[in-house]
Amino acid sequence: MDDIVIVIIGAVILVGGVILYAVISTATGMEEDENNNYIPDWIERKFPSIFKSSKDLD
Ligand SMILES: [Ca+2]
Repeated sequence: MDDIVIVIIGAVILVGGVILYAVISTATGMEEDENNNYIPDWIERKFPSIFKSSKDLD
């Protein structure tokens, strides 16, 4: 297999895992999610430029 394919698969798994963690952790109440967008609020506070909806948070 080409190296580029392995890199792409790795990146997809990494991003998918983060999204999966965010949705599962907020849906189950493991992480605080006051604005109910399935993104843990601490991540939104850490990256306010990525998550525009973080304006909902103080
Ligand atoms: Ca949130």
